[in-house]
Amino acid sequence: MAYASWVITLAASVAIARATTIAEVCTPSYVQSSLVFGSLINGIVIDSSSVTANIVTDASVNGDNNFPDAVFDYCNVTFAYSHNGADDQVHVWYWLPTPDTFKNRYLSTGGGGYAINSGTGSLPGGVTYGAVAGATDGGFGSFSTSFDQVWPLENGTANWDALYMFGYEAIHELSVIGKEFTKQFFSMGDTKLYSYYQGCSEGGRDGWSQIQRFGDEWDGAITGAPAFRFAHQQIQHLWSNVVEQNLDYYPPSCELDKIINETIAACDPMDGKTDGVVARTDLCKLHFDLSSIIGKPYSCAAAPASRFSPATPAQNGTVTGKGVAVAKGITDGVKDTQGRQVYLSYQPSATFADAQTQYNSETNSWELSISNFAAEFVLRFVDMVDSSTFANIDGVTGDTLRDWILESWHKYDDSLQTTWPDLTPFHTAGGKVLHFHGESDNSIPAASSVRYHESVRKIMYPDLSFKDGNTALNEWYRLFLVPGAAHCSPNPTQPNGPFPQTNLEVLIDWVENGVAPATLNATVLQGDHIGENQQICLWPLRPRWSQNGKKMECEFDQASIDTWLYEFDAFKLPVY
Ligand SMILES: *[C@@H]1O[C@H](CO)[C@@H](O)[C@H](O)[C@H]1NC(C)=O
Ligand SMILES: *[C@@H]1O[C@H](CO)[C@@H](O)[C@H](O)[C@H]1NC(C)=O
Ligand SMILES: *[C@@H]1O[C@H](CO)[C@@H](O)[C@H](O)[C@H]1NC(C)=O
Ligand SMILES: *[C@@H]1O[C@H](CO)[C@@H](O)[C@H](O)[C@H]1NC(C)=O
Ligand SMILES: *[C@@H]1O[C@H](CO)[C@@H](O)[C@H](O)[C@H]1NC(C)=O
Ligand SMILES: [Ca+2]
Repeated sequence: MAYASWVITLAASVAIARATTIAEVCTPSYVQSSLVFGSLINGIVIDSSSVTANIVTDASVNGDNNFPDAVFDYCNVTFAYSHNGADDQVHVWYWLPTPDTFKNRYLSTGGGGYAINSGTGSLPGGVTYGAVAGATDGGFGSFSTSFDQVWPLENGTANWDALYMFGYEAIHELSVIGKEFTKQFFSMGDTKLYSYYQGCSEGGRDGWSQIQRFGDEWDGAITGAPAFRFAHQQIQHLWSNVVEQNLDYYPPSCELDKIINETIAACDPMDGKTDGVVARTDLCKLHFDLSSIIGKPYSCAAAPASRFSPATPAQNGTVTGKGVAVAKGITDGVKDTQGRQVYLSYQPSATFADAQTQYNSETNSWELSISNFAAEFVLRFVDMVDSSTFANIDGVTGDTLRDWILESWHKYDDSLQTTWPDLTPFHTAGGKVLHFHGESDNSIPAASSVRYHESVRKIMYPDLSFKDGNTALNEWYRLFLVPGAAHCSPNPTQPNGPFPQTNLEVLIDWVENGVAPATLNATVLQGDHIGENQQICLWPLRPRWSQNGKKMECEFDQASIDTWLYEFDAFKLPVY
């Protein structure tokens, strides 16, 4: 009791002494005084002695896909906390804007791959919009330790605490602590603190892990290309290799490139604007027959080994029937040996990243190169061994993938899967979601986002028609497919496509001023049209250009929409 009243007195004295310069507040002792939560945050004990704080001036960010260039000052704060009764330590990192640039905003950020943070990569976006921005290490050891480094603990031994921290708990705590810290640091009293989230890929999944569980955590969230439906998503990475193995054909890299180039060339104009961007992969699915390119010649110069790929020789050849069969098999999505649909796939025009083969200079032939995403998931999370690569995939079929998915879906349904479709608490609290996905994503299929949006629509508005349900859902949850974009980034193979770099500004305008984005603001970030502004249509509307590519309309086209929807008849339970 005595302790509690001391806390209140201290907080009050801080409020009176409201500082006006960053130098007055950006000190370890002031930060410590802004981290007095009492029992407000149940089960969490801040380690006061761990606080670091320093002023950083003239920090700059340039060429980031997710926020415009900026120069800014901030207060750089880190500290650790533990959970009552647990022998653990979680580090959090917050960048705080200067008192004169603070705009009563807080932003949580997430990770990528098996990392739960993006280093300091996502934090500038918050500070430049007057928000305190936070990242967590999930308790895995350090900001650069990823979850797969602590899972499994030993071969055969799960690390459940780490799993649930990665699954959703760490980002939740980051937000709860960050919001309270922000209020105290800036002595906000009863002033409304707007709270936000921004992340892509695993960061997109991190975002959904909160939206699905915690109604009042954020006023608005940006979730890009989310790695949700985790079991399906990780294991589908192996499908391209299974298709190759089934056909016993390992396409040379130049043949795969040629197939992509021809697909882009054929499908680019279908959207009404010949700009090298396939803005309508659905029309491409409906009207482009890959078989038409069999026999076309290709050639590529030799390329030295890079950090990402081994050396390739000079290549000359023609597109083969088997090469096209590989491409078609991949695009059709995962199927079991009875032909039942197990999962969806990448859109035509996405590069065949999972299908990449490797050249064996001793045998002078192209060989299988197994997707590490899938191998790591199966080894660590299904088999529970500390390993990340398969020696081979002998005997692996669509049935194997189906069974692995079923097993890991069940095992991680309440931690990693992240497809809970009932968003009632978030909606009731007035939250807004801006969900985007590169239509030519080669790592997480764009159709995965469409499926989840559909699941939410059907669960939230079961009695409304497709159109009316979408209208109702779009009041607070909007999905935008970004023409030509790759995985959380612009796409080198479609350089004239836009990328939504100003998402946070758009979301803030929606949340704080009620301006819902009718189309999503975006910018061309590379190539001849760099800097050009473009608008992205709101799902389920699709872009259609007229007047030689000068005028864009967002049209409703049921036949196109239908190409995005799959029925997974390989499973008995609904796949949200
Ligand atoms: C921010 O604080 C951390 C922890 O003290 C430190 O490692 C890092 O160098 C600081 N960053 C800057 C730019 O001062
Ligand atoms: C595909 O197109 C790119 C960009 O125009 C070009 O650099 C590359 O050589 C083409 N590849 C093939 C195999 O035609
Ligand atoms: C491929 O064919 C082109 C055109 O015939 C030729 O110029 C080139 O030298 C050939 N390259 C290889 C590696 O055979
Ligand atoms: C764990 O299992 C992997 C895969 O079987 C093996 O390579 C590794 O040596 C094992 N580690 C230990 C510590 O036994
Ligand atoms: C829209 O993007 C353009 C650049 O393409 C930018 O100048 C403008 O500020 C953005 N508008 C909003 C509302 O974010
Ligand atoms: Ca086009």
